[in-house]
Amino acid sequence: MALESTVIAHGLPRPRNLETARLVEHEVRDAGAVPATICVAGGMLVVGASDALLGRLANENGVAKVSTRDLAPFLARVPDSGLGATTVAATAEIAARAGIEVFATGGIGGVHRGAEHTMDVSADLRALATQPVVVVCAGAKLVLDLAHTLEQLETLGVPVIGYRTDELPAFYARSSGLPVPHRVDDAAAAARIARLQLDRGAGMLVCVPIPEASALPRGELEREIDAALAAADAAGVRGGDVTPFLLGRLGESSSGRTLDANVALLRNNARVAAEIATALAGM
Ligand code: PSU
Ligand code: MN
Repeated sequence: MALESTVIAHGLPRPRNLETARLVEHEVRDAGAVPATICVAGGMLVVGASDALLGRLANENGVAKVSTRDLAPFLARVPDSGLGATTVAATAEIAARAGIEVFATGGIGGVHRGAEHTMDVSADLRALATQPVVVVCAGAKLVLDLAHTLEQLETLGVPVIGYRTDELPAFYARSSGLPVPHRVDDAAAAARIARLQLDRGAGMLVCVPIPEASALPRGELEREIDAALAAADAAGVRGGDVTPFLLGRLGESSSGRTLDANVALLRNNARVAAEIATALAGM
């Protein structure tokens, strides 16, 4: 089962990032699957980072954020292309090439707020449409335009499946008010859809609400998100730097509440994904 590394290098602060990377791998093993954290190191695609490599991803300065557009240029650097953390898009591509069918993350990238002006739409969406991998998430990152993200997923033909929910989860919150087109209530049902969808050569999204005990009230974060977006705009942050900037600001302004929630949903998604992987392996 695949795990991404951008969340370790750029999504969570030290020291929680390394701790969480290990906890997430533990959840996967506990549920009977084998974790493979994916990254790029020394000019090679790495499927199954060692604990030492997890430590470097978490603690080294200057780890690159590698999305699909960056894979070939990054690998071609000589003599040593350094260490790269892969986004959902790049991780899904590498997982598919390695024959891995299930991948867990926190929140996918999607359509940014104001994308009608900036055209900032994550490469994650296209990767979901073109890579035969099940991506398990808690929805899209909250800093995004969730309604437009759903529309884009429809355009791209990506099935969005609610896991024990009829709504798109809103990352830190369990509901967004936006209905999802399909629902499953257990891993076996998700695996049956996955078998058919992956055999079409395309991926799908399974959306799992954050566990009740760790959820934050919807709406409470809106003001903080608006402030983070305004700060990004004022600082002239663009492109791939936008997401890490916003997540960093939100972490500071919510004094750790968002961080605890983020860790809880990552662990929960890893567990559900491991159950789906196990069901798929038994089919
Ligand atoms: N969601 C999070 N934390 C993250 C990311 C998403 O809560 O760190 C990362 C994922 O790796 C995702 C990437 O693929 O951000 C999307 O970046 P962009 O919007 O630049 O495509
Ligand atoms: Mn972007």
